[in-house]
Parts: sequence; structure tokens; C-alpha cells
Amino acid sequence: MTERVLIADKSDGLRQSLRKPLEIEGFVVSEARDARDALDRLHARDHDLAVVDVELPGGGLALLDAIKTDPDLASTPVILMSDDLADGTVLDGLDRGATDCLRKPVEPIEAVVRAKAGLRMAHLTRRLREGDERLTELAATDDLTGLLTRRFLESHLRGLVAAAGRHGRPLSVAMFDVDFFKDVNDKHGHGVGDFVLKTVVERMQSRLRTEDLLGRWGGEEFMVVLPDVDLDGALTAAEGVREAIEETEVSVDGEHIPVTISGGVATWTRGDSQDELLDRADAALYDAKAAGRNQVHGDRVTR
Ligand code: GH3
Ligand code: MG
Ligand code: MG
Repeated sequence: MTERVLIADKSDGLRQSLRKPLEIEGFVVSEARDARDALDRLHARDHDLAVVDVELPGGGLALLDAIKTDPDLASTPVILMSDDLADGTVLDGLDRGATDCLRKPVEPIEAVVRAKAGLRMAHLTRRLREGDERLTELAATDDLTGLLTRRFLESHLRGLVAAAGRHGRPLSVAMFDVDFFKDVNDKHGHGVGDFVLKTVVERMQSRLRTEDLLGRWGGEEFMVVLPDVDLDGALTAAEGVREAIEETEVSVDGEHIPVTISGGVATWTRGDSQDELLDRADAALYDAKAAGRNQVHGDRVTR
């Protein structure tokens, strides 16, 4: 695969002197004489590397910032060129995301060597990042439903509880459990049970806002974390979810399967640990079950 390198420098002579050796090594080279021109070229075509003079008209570091803060361009490695590595600009640039630097006047062979090393590093970084995303995704989502896992939700909730404490913002949780789910499995088999769970999840998701975090807490138990929502808001949201499930028609082979859920809601109050908050939601869920199921209860402390 040919790799494309952008050389951004105001001097025609310098761009020419770097173009040749890079082309001999098989790179495709484009040139820009100022920051605006460079950014236009980077947007117009994918580049694998940019070599940027810190004294570029329009600002070498300004161009670096524009690249590193643009999601489409941020992964492009940038090598800075400067005639004074001691003045701090290059070090500043490395802190702002540059990969490497070249001292001016640039030796053409050195430009080639650094370009190759920069590209190799960019490949490795990309592969690491892709691997990392895959691993994070595996740990964060549940196989059957694709929902966030309990482990992920618990670790995320820890941060939200701390933030609620710092900023005094409301934070609520709602715990749901499918009613008499064992009967569904016993009567229709585990496969139908799985199908019912997926249907329940789809309906729950359709009722929740994107900010609400829905996760699978255990077998047929689900948890919703509601940032910035107080008890009344959480009760309304949970009731909406319960209604949506009650109204959902689930039939298998023409047979209607009644599905309902019960919910318990709790709101964080100052001094609460995460476990206390979850315990109170759990207790409220227990109340809802004891009161006859297919209903949502708020916890007794914050109600
Ligand atoms: P309750 O109203 O008190 O919640 O009654 P229940 O029958 O739902 O309660 P119980 O906790 O006794 O049963 C839960 C059942 O959920 C038992 C378990 O086999 C089933 N289950 C858990 N995970 C899965 C799953 O991934 N797929 C299927 N099909 N069943 C599951
Ligand atoms: Mg259960
Ligand atoms: Mg149940």
C-alpha cells in the first residue's frame, strides 16, 4: 500500500529537497505552503503522515492542534521541523500530540528514516487501540442482550456517585426483575425464555433516554442508572418502562406469553455509598414483588 506524506513548509526549496528521497522510498508526497493549505489537503485526502515546520505561515502548532482535535485527522502522526530544538516550541508540540521532530536544515535521509519510524509507530498504536476497544467492548457488554454488564455499570456508577457528591446533582437507579420468569422457561423452554428477555430489553431501551444507562444485572434482572434524575423523575421513568413491557405482545407459535416486570427505585442521598444506594433499590424491588408484582416502588428512605 502506498503511503501518503504531507510536507508543510513555506520554502519551495525545502519541500523539493524532501520530496525526492521520500518518493524514491515509495511514498506519495503532497505539499502545502501554509497551515490553511495543509489542512485543506489533509481533509481532501487521507494522509499517513504530516511533516510540519513549526514556523509555517498560519502557525505550525496551530496546525498540529487542528489535526489532533479533529476526529477524522487525529490519528495522523505529525513530525515537527524546527531550526531550534532548544526554544521549547518542539517540546510543547510533543506534549500536544506530535510524534517526533526533525532539526533544520533537514538531512533528506533523516527525513526518510523518521518518516518510516513514525509510520511504524502509528500502525502499532492503531492496532493496540483497536485491540483495546475490542477488549473493553467484550468486558462491557452482555452476550445475550448486548447490554452493559453489571461489572461495567458498577464501576461507572462509582464515578457517578462521587460526582453527585461533588456537584450536588441528583442521581437515581432503578432495578427491574421479570415476574415469574421461571414459569416462562418451564413452560416454553430456555430458547423462548431468551427470546422474551431480548424482547423485554428492546422495549426497555425504547422507553429510556440515551443518557440513561441500561445494564443486565443478572439473569432476568436489569438495572437503569439515571444521572441527573431525582426520585420523582426516576419513578416516572420506571413506571413508563413497566407499562411498556406490560403492553408488549409476546407470542410464540401463536401462543401469547404474558410478560410483566417489577421495579424498585432509589435516589442517592448525601452520605450514601454506592452499595447503600443499590441496596435501597433492591429493597424497593422486593416491596414491589411482595405487593403483587407488575408495579414500581420507590425506596422507603428517600420517598
Ligand atoms: P419472581 O417474580 O419472583 O421474580 O419470579 P421468577 O420466576 O422470575 O424468579 P426466579 O429468580 O426464581 O427465576 C428466575 C429465572 O430466570 C431462573 C433462571 O433459570 C432464569 N434465567 C436466568 N437467566 C436466564 C437466561 O439468560 N435465559 C433464560 N431463558 N432464563 C434465564
Ligand atoms: Mg430474579
Ligand atoms: Mg424474576
